[in-house]
Formats: sequence, C-alpha cells, structure tokens
Amino acid sequence: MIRSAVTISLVPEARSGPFVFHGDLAAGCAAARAQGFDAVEIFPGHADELDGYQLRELLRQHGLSLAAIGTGAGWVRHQHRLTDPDPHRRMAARDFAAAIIDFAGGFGAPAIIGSLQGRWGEGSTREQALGWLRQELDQLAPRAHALGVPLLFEPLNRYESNLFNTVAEGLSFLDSLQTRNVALLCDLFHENIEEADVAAALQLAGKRLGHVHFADSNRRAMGFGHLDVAPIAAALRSMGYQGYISAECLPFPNSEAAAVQTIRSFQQFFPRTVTAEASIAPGAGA
Ligand SMILES: [Mn+2]
Repeated sequence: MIRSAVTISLVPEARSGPFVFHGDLAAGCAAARAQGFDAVEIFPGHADELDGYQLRELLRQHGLSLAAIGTGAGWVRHQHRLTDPDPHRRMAARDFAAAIIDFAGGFGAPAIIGSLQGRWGEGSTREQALGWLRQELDQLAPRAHALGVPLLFEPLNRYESNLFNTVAEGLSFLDSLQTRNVALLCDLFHENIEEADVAAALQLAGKRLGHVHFADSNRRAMGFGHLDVAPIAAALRSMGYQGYISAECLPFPNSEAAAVQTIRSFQQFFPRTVTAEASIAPGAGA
C-alpha cells in the first residue's frame, strides 16, 4: 500500500525551507492526524534533540507511523558534508548521520542522505568527492541494515549539488557501492528540473525506489504548480511501489493549507479503496 506522509521541521534555520509543519513536533503530529496522513517525516537539528519516548507517545496517540528522518540539518546548521576534503569533518558528517540512522532505525524508519552529500569543487575533484561519498555510504548503510532498514539517498537538482542530479546517475552511483542497502529517494521537485520524463525516471528506479518526496514544480503542495501528476502516479502504481509519498513542500500559503492540498492530491492520485457501496453493482445480492 502506498502511504502518505508529511514533513515536520524542528530546525529554526530551516524556517523558510520546504517543510509543511515547522517548529513543534506535537502540533505537527496532531495536524498530520487531523488531515488524515498515515505518517510523519521529521527534520531535526540533531539526533540528540529528539526524545524517543515523546515521539513514541505522539505516534501512538495519533495513530501515525514514522516515515523517515532527514539529515539535512547537518549541512544547514553545521556545514557537515560527507564529501568534505577534511577527513575529520567527513567523520563529523558521518557521526551526525549515524546518530539519526540509529534513532530512526529504532522506529523501523530510514534516514535520508540529501544535502549532507555536499558537492565537489571546493578543495576536491569530482572523482575524489564521489570516492569519499562511496566510503561514507559503505559505512553508514550497513549500520542501517543492522537495524532492518535501508538508507535513503536523494539525488538533488543542479542548484543544490553538482555530484549528480538524475535517477540514472544516482542508480549507477549506487551500483558502484559495496553495500546493497541504499535505496533511492526520488523528489518530484528535483526530478521536474532534471529529468526528461519523471514517470520514466521512477520506473527506471523500479524496486530500488525507497521513498518519494511529493512537491509540485514550484515546490509548493502538489496541485499548486504545473507538474502533470497523473502519469507519475500511474508509474508508481504500475511498478508496485509500496513506500511513502511524503509531502516535502513549502508551507504556502500556510502549513494547514499546504497539508490540505497535499492530502487532497494524494487521495485523488492514490485512491486507497473503493467504498463498499461503489464496489457492489446495483442489484447485486450480498
Ligand atoms: Mn527532498
């Protein structure tokens, strides 16, 4: 079953970032529940800022799951990147991600490596940067595997990373790893910029697609831009995708309206079940 999720950022520095809810985990969980989401995706400043007991209680109370936890604050707040030319700084980036992998894994959820991947050209060649990223992911992914979850890797658009930008490039990079425990995160906002055909890119990812970030062409809630969602949704359904469709989009015009628009799009494009009435033909006896 394809499940819906919505993002909650706990990072003040990311207040203008593409997250539906900001600043308050309890309020975000309550709002997620009220709008009918299945799960939440959390963007914390650091694993130490997360209270496992509190989160478990909130999820239980609202009947939610944890879809994933992002590591982007490692970059936004601390300028950590897994491709830093300085080995000590790479280790700090790895430790930051490892703590989030451990925390998320305790909830059966994966961590996301997005902006923590960094870029090449600031004291490194592309080959060096990719080599370092390979080393780091080959250390982090087995850690996730021990917790029974994949590690999610997200290709970014050209304005955010110069390592690679497309699903095809992401897949060939994953092929170059020793670990097989890294799944691809496809963010429809990035793919709308980089891919010739978003639906075809998702199909190319196939069984290696682990998570989807749901945002329109302008990074607002799906339906507030001009992305053609129907072929994308058809591709995800036809390939048997069973993961989360998670709203990582701007809180435009406000958090609640973005959440309402997202769940409306989700229900339109990923209808869950036909109702009992609709599934019974008129006149059919029970
Ligand atoms: Mn994303």
